[in-house]
Amino acid sequence: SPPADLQTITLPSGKQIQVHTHLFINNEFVPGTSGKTFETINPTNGKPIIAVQEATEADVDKAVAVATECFEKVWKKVAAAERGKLIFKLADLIERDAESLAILEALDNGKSYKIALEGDIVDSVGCYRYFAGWADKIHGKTIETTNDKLCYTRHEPVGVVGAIIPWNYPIMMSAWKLAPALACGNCIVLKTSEYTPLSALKFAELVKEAGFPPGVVNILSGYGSPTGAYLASHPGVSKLAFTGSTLTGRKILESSAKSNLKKIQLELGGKSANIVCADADLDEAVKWTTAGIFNNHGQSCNAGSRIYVHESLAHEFIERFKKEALAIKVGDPFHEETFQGPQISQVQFDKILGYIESGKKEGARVVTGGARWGTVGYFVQPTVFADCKDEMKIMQEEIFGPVVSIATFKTVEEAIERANGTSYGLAGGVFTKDLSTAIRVSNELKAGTVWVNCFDLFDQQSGFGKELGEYALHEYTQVKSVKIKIDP
Ligand code: TXE
Repeated sequence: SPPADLQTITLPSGKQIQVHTHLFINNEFVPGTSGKTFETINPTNGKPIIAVQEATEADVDKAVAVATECFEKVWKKVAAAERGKLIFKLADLIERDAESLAILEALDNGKSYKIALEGDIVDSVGCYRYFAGWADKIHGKTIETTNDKLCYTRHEPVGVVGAIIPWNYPIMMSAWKLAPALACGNCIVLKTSEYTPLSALKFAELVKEAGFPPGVVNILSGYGSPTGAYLASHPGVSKLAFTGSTLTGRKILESSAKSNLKKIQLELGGKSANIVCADADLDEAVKWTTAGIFNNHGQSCNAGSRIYVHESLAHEFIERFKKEALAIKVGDPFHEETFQGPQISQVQFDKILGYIESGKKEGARVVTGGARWGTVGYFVQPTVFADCKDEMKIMQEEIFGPVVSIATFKTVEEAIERANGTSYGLAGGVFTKDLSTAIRVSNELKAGTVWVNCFDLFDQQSGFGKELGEYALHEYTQVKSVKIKIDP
């Protein structure tokens, strides 16, 4: 028989906590059908934390079936205001258990416990509350036609939503997808990343406690292939929301085309550029651009990994940037002062070090860093490259680590053109005191989000791209138009 769902693990501090290790289907923790398990690894030391049950195709079928039945028989009939109340309750419970969730994030992902507690979890709570408020404010329109017709639209839930998330912000990425999906009245099958299954299983416990009907939220631990791929091609899933690599995004689009043409939402990679103009406030520019790359160890889709700085300030900017990079506290995620923990995995660690080597080979100047940090775990030194040329790999490809590439420019037009010169278009930033320059650059940058004199700053109201804010509601609803002929 499979090991029990709840297992006790000992933290580096000696403190013990309990973790769920089973799949969450129909509000129950159940073992996987195949009997397979996989180990989740502590990136601080490369050692296994615990084995969790692995979902395979049969479990996806099971989860989609209960979600479908729940949607048709129960969830569809729950009043919108009631849905909102449940989501508010869920937010309260996440807030109550913030410490346990942050511990699991730090353990499984390697991010700083303090940042997880004060950042990831707080923002996730905010996201649930924001969308809880929307639940009973989603409505269609009445459309004027002629006197003998009544025409109106309904914004209906799509049904069963599949969500596939990465490992860089496990709780927050699930919040960004689940909160709007639930507010719009959908049922969900979420597949977490094989690198970070633990916090979502704790979250699952809270879903049940909040009182969601069984089947509304289902959470599966498993690999991209077969589990994620099978979910993406499942005919019972009406929409799939994905965050991850561009390569996987392509596969997901393809499986939609080959299966039921489900609606697909993709948040993929980035190579976001910050443009620091000659008139920028240097203190502010350094503050935001360093945070822009080094937050979350560079593992953010919108990381400001390229910087174009005006040649007149380049020397001073790079000196100050170096000072900031050197001051970053790298180390144990549970240490109060740690800002940067390890990268998520051996694969990512090797990939980042490979990019660092390529930067050196292609002639970029290492200002600071440029190697692994310590001798154990997947730590990388905060690394700053200067004298970068646009064609270098470190200027073109997503590194997804604490590595920034700095280049200089002469005119703002040139900076815009070069900033737009990669295949990515996720985010960007501009630093200037001139309002017209700020607006011009924001308009011209090919990016979903542009920050002016700041970076990576977002709140639930204004949203980030299409994933948050009111725009997200369109992603999780479908518009039905109803036309009624009125008898004279
Ligand atoms: O991503 P994957 P990986 C980028 C970043 C990183 C690179 C690789 O550059 O270095 O991608 O990371 C699931 N069908 N980003 O390998 O594989 C997988 O199980 C369906 C940017 O971790 O795309 C996981 O749940 N699902 C990014 C999720 O996809 C599949 C965040 C992401 O994993 C699948 C992460 C398949 N065929 C990485 N294959 C961001 N935008 O924030 C994998 N998965």
